[in-house]
Amino acid sequence: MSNPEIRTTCPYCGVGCGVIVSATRDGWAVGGDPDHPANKGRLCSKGAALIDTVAAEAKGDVRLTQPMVDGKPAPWDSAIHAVADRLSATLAEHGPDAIAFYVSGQLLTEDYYVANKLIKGFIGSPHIDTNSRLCMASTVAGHKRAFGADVVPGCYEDLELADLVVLVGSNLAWCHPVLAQRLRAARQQRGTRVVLIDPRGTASSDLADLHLALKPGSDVALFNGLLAHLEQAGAIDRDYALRHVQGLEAALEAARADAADVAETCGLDPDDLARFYDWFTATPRTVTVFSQGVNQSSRGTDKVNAILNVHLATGRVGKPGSSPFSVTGQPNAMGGREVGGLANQLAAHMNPDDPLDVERLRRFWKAPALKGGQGLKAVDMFRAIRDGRIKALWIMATNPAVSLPESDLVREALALCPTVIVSDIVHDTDSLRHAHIRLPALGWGEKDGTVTNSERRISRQRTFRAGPGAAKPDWWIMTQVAQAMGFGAAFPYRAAVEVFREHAALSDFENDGLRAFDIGAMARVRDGEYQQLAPFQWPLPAGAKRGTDRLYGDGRFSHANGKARMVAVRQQAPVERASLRFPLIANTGRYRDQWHTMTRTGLVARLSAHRPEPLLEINPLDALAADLMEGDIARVTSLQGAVLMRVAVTEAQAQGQIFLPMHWNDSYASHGGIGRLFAGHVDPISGQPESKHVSVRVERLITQWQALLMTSRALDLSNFPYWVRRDAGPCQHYRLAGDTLPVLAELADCEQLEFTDPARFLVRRAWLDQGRLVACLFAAPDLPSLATDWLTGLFTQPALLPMDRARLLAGRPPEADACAAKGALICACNNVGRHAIDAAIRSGNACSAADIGRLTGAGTGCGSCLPEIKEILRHVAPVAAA
Ligand SMILES: Nc1nc2c(c(=O)[nH]1)N[C@H]1C(S)=C(S)[C@@H](COP(=O)(O)OP(=O)(O)OC[C@H]3O[C@@H](n4cnc5c(=O)[nH]c(N)nc54)[C@H](O)[C@@H]3O)O[C@H]1N2
Ligand SMILES: Nc1nc2c(c(=O)[nH]1)N[C@H]1C(S)=C(S)[C@@H](COP(=O)(O)OP(=O)(O)OC[C@H]3O[C@@H](n4cnc5c(=O)[nH]c(N)nc54)[C@H](O)[C@@H]3O)O[C@H]1N2
Ligand code: SF4
Ligand SMILES: [Mo]
Repeated sequence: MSNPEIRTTCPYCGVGCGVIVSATRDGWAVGGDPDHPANKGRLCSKGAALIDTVAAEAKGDVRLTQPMVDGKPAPWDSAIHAVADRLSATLAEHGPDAIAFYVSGQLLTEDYYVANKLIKGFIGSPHIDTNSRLCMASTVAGHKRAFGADVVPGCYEDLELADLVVLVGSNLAWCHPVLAQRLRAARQQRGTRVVLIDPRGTASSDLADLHLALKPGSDVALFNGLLAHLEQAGAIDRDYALRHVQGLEAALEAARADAADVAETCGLDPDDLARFYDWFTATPRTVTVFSQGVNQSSRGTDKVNAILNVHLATGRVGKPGSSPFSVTGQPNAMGGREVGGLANQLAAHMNPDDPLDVERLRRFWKAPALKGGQGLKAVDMFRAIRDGRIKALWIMATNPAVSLPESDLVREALALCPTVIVSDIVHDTDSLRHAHIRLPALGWGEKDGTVTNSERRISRQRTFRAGPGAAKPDWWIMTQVAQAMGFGAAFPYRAAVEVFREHAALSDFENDGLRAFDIGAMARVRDGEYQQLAPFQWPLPAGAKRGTDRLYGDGRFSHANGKARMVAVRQQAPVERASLRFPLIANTGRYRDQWHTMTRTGLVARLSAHRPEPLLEINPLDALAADLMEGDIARVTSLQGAVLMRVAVTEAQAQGQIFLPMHWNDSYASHGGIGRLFAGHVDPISGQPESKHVSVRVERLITQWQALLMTSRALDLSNFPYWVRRDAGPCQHYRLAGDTLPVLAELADCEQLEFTDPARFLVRRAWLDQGRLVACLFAAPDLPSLATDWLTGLFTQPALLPMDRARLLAGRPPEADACAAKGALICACNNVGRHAIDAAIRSGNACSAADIGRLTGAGTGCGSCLPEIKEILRHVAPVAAA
């Protein structure tokens, strides 16, 4: 590569951090881009490990490198024709409505634009939806109701200018770690107050002055109570409301009706509630950050509007340090909203239900097939596939078999659908297993285009390495298919920049201030300028020199009359309730170092070390009632299905609620995919599923054994009752539970070492191939505690050293090495384990997180492990010198 340093954007969360990739002697190195306004040089553990992800992807058979048609490798031109022929045949036989695309906030804007244009404009089907339906749809709907357009009014700097930051249903410390770092720094500097509104304690509790552990799903009551309190306290900005807001009185009336018993509805201490209400009332510079605890709800849109209402009533919208702020999840969730990737959007913020917009877009695209009206939203789309109404589906950059609710139905739909096309970067996902045609896409660092982050900032993702095999950019694949279907004149693209120019021109087309999304200044961007493009915030209309950091600060909104709307909303409970059969409520979400369905982060040993196994987090009293102990395996059952997870007992969970991670899938666990637990309850306005609330029961899985199996060979454990796999680099780690030990036929040719202790029900075995360690198994009634890092290291020895061989079945190294065993990984940036931190505290030299940072390095990288370090400090005491 000629250019030694490439500026690009992180492909994980919606913070959209700028990354600098530089070539090193043995590969690449990444660092935060100090000039990127989103992160100013910072990165989190996932961003910092990007090169590990790239390296892990480059291993053996991880990537999809070749198009596959009906199970056989095919050159691109025949794969493209297979796709085009099958789509054209479906179109001819069943009409456009039998075709659907299901796409993703992880596509680049250019990819997304082409997908939307092809299906809506030329195939003529309205059925394109995206995984943003599971993510941002309620915010989109709430923004449109309140503001008249899907606009995030604020920007990241507001977190630093605010005096009060309210985090609602957001685990910022783990999910938007660089924003959490910025907030933490601001808090240290100027004493920003932080309130966390989340039913459970999280890593973000550490940032908060006040944690309101509200009852799940009671956010509307909480914010209605706040609105009524603002009225009573005389804190409504009547002047602002008169000039800029409609619907104040109706919203107040609804709020008053909920306010009477708000503490009861939310299950909160009235004093805590009063404290929050007083702080909010007294603090003009307030930013309310909200995320999936708000959106993923059957009342998600109302929750969003309840939040926007209190900001509109106080005139706190789009002003420095004073705004509501929806933080987006995926790297390009926002870009997808700009190109109209959702079934109820048209491109460039146009409205499918407005005949003028439909006609306008039809003219711009020269697309006679473009129909108006809305397509099917994700949950309904997969139901329509299952019912045979949709007969051809193209999935891009998402894994619906894992991430959608009612995932058994989704899998059935995929199995029944006559044509399933999947474009992905990896060769195996739960969704790809159902594909008739698999198309290899270029991934991060290989492809080229733009993404938009949570603060409307458009940044470039740039290429710094060649893709594997025949992989191609998503926009290219669709362009070829469009040409093969006979739509070539409208799809002449040869490079991403050509798509970008058209997208920018469309945003400007007959706009005249009608649509907030306008990047007309980019409509004629030259190839070289696009290459050099610096991050900018939209809107950037034709003629504008710089982007716009805040919107609506002047009180002029996007509704036709220029006024914002407060929406009268009332508290309503989530669809499912605790019952005798299903007494607990299961909540779900993310882990610090995993990304979604783990197709990329699951490959990186460093990232899977933090939480090697999915945990069922449960309050001690609920655990007692269900006869569960720490480390047990439990079955979680809902009306829809069941999963198995390891029990972690914690006070962070309120009684009556459990927490499950969303990440594990059928490639990593026997029963880890929590989509199976969920019914497809959706918000009536946004269609977003209620992914944070399902009633369940839990019970212990009684087995004779638990075991850790490490292996460098592929083994078939599919019949084992419980297994979870972790990719640990040189070998795979399986955590197992069952009544009989696995029979490992694949290892029959190996030398076997064995140690058993029948009195303690211990069985330990190792398998060697010409002296090289191939597998080892440690089984006992409970999961044994072992020096797993040391054992993993043994897999890299060409032949085991005699001293290691002697220690192997002991599961830990000789004494001298013992202290080197790290324990659970705490700091992923600097690779510091629990033992080093414990040792620092015990030595008496570390009394604070800062001391631990100085002594061990832990917590001095991205800082997202600081909450855990503080937790350890609370529990480990220094040992007095003898
Ligand atoms: N490490 C990591 N970071 C990520 C991702 C990832 O996979 N891994 N994914 C990215 C994506 S796409 C997204 S959308 C974001 C999501 O970012 P977040 O929304 O911050 O993450 P979640 O963990 O899904 O959910 C946030 C919190 O909502 C709470 N919650 C549940 N029910 C309620 C409720 O009724 N009311 C309230 N107030 N809170 C509730 C949960 O307890 C949880 O702590 O993260 C992004 N960042
Ligand atoms: N219960 C529950 N369910 C949830 C959630 C929850 O909190 N709880 N969260 C929801 C949310 S917010 C989200 S965003 C979804 C996420 O769910 P998904 O979108 O299903 O998750 P990912 O694992 O990110 O899937 C992305 C896929 O795209 C592939 N990929 C990566 N880059 C590219 C590329 O450039 N091109 C192509 N063609 N493919 C690529 C990856 O290998 C992977 O297979 O899950 C949702 N589901
Ligand atoms: S916060 Fe982390 S995951 Fe999100 S964009 Fe920045 S480096 Fe990437
Ligand atoms: Mo998301």
